[in-house]
Amino acid sequence: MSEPAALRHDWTREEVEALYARPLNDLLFEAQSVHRQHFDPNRVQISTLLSVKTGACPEDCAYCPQSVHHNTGLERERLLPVEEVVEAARAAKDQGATRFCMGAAWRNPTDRNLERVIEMIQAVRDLGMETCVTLGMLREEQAKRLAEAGLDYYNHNLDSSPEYYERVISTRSYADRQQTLKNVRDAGVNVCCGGIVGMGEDQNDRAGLLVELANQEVHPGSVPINMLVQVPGTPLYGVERLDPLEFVRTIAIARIMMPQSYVRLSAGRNEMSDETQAMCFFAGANSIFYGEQLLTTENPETEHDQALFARLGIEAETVERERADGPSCPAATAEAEPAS
Ligand code: SAM
Ligand code: DTB
Ligand code: SF4
Repeated sequence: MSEPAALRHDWTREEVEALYARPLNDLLFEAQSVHRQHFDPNRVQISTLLSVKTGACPEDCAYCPQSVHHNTGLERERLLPVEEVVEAARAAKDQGATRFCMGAAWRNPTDRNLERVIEMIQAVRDLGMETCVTLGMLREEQAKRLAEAGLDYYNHNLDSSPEYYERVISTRSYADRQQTLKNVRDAGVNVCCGGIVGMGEDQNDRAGLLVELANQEVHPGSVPINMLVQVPGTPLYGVERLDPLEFVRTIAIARIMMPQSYVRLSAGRNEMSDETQAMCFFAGANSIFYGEQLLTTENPETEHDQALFARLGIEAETVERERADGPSCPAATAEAEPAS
């Protein structure tokens, strides 16, 4: 695939550490300048999440309240009926969300469960919303099946640097994750791939995560940057909290490294001040999860987010603009083919 010279896939950790070391004003100025070359700086894409299958996950991700290995008191729920999912998607659309993301606490979907999720995808598409699912590891033919069904995005995160990842998850390897991402990409579904910070990793790990994200064959269409939501009962509960300005730096560097991707200010907004979020938007974040719940934890109230957008003069991206132009600026071309 030919691509503009500005898109790089050969970042080194040293270069990224040098970005982290820059004075904050210089870093933010560069990130905002890059952002303006590719996007309308006052538009943010909004996605709403729904957990369609909750809890009792066999994986041991140390951050996750849904793992069967941790005692978080979460009540498990079976796969939701399609009607319930459509109702939630319609409500999200009425609130202004353009993308509906469905998450399942699985290591991987069975073929039977995949067909049930496909019914959900088709019903949500019929509402005129973009669809995203996150179901764990996918085989090649499962990714193709999702592509045929018209899925827009598949979310699968790398979570951290390869070394720190080993300390956080033992039941699934980094290579497994890269393989799922390849299967999704090869099937022609847009990739949504990011990670979590604030898990006790150091700056070199954050740089390592960003290098792995940007050096993929194609930059992910969406890059969710999550701040760890600390849930009692998970092994990472009580870990030292990350300086919010370090979070802002991470967003700015993601923007510089992946100039045409939607960088999503993801989990952790409920514990963030409005001012920190405003700095994240200035640093180049142009997508959020919107709606009062993430998967199992809280997100800010919709009224609060609406008021914040109004205070900042930010408008929500519409699905028509996204589909027509890729990134908000018509001059820009998305690296990943926008899904039809
Ligand atoms: N089970 C599937 C998987 O892991 O691929 C999909 C759902 S899983 C909950 C999706 C992502 O949510 C994880 O990869 C992780 O990045 C993020 N996540 C989970 N728990 C989190 C937490 N406590 N704080 C921040 N992000 C979290
Ligand atoms: C992503 O990167 N963050 C979202 C979404 N992809 C699926 C999930 C955040 C989950 C936060 C913890 C919870 O609510 O269970
Ligand atoms: Fe399971 Fe996903 Fe949670 Fe890991 S992050 S325990 S795979 S639901």
